[in-house]
Amino acid sequence: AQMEQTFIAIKPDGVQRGLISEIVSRFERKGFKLVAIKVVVPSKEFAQKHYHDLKERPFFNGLCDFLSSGPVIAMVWEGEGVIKYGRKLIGATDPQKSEPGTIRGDLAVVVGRNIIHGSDGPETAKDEINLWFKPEDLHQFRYLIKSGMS
Ligand code: YYY
Ligand code: MG
Repeated sequence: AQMEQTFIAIKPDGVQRGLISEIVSRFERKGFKLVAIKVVVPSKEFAQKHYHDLKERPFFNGLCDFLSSGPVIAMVWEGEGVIKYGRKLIGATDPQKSEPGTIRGDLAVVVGRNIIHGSDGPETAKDEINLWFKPEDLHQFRYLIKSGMS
């Protein structure tokens, strides 16, 4: 069976603030494996597809404008439990409620600029990976040095 994968994106505010390496580092040090990564400026239409579940919410338009406002780092991370634990590393949606030690808790202040996206379950992970990446973009490899990472 395919090892569990999740879609993680550093939003334009995280990129602008120079937080790419900080965020990648937290997933990498935990022991998850980066199997795809690219820099992309999503169109507004693409952002609307990505956030389609939220289209009835009052913040939908501003959210899609924001996601399409500049470069995003789109990634696929792999590992046992990565979907749920990735959300744990990210912290609560509202940075005011995210625990210290989480990405949003440590690095963000307001919900409209919460710097990172992570899939919220197995179905959305699959849909979001398919939306952002082609199957051949996902690389299969093993770490050659023993470190507990597979
Ligand atoms: O998955 P997550 O990003 O933690 O939250 P969602 O409920 O899926 O909302 C997506 C995105 O929308 C959130 O990261 C910020 C924005 N948003 C907002 O601007 N205002 C809200 N009250 C709720 C969410
Ligand atoms: Mg969400």
